[in-house]
Amino acid sequence: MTGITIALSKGRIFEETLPLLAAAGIVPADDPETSRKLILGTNRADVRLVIVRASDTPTYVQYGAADLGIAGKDVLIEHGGAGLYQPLDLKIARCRMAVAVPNGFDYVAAVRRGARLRVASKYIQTAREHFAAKGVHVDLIKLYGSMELAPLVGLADAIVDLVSSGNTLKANNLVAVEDIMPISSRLIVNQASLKMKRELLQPVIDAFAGAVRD
Ligand code: PRT
Ligand code: MG
Repeated sequence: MTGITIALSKGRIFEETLPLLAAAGIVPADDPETSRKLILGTNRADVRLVIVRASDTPTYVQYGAADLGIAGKDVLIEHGGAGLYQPLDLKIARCRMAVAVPNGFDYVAAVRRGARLRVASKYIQTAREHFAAKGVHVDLIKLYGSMELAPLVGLADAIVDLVSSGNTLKANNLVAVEDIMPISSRLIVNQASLKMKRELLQPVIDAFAGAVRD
């Protein structure tokens, strides 16, 4: 396509991207929460949005199916970032990556005595690096969602998950015992697109940069 294709996931990333798009003069023609369309037009004939699963956004941009995308740092670490420029931290969809355990589990003591821990997570790469750096021995169990359940039914001793308000942990009698890193969403750009379509993409990137709020 000669115009710009932007990959977004619906939900919090879409919502928090709307003001950035507006700053670039881009207004979606449909609401992905109510429309079932996966390709959304905009007020600009040369800009379209594609609605993808959050963890698929880097893949669409890596292969050039989308020129731009917005993805969480959590997702980008797991993807690895091949073929992507990451020019901007957009500071949206913020949360933190943390280790959580059931209330009453003495994580510090378990680590101190060198226990081998079973850790469930969707974020295997992040979890592996975190525990390796600490010298903690772990068996990692890959899950695709509802990590909070794993320690409650004996699948794992601990989880690595995103925490925002902390309400999900609290509701499941879990407690965060270690912060791994702060998380926010980044603008990602296909490297070939940036060279071929710079005159179209640069103004959008610049408008996003000017609209980032702390
Ligand atoms: O939902 P789906 O399986 O399709 O994918 P996803 O969960 O990756 O997508 P989505 O849209 O839910 O999240 C997109 C991005 O938002 C993530 O990649 C993060 O970068 C970012 N983000 C910010 C969050 C949260 N905050 C967040 N709180 N993503 C998920 N959560 C979940 C968390 O995993 C936990 O289950 O919300 C729960 C905790 O929230 P609190 O408020 O109860 O602490
Ligand atoms: Mg989700």
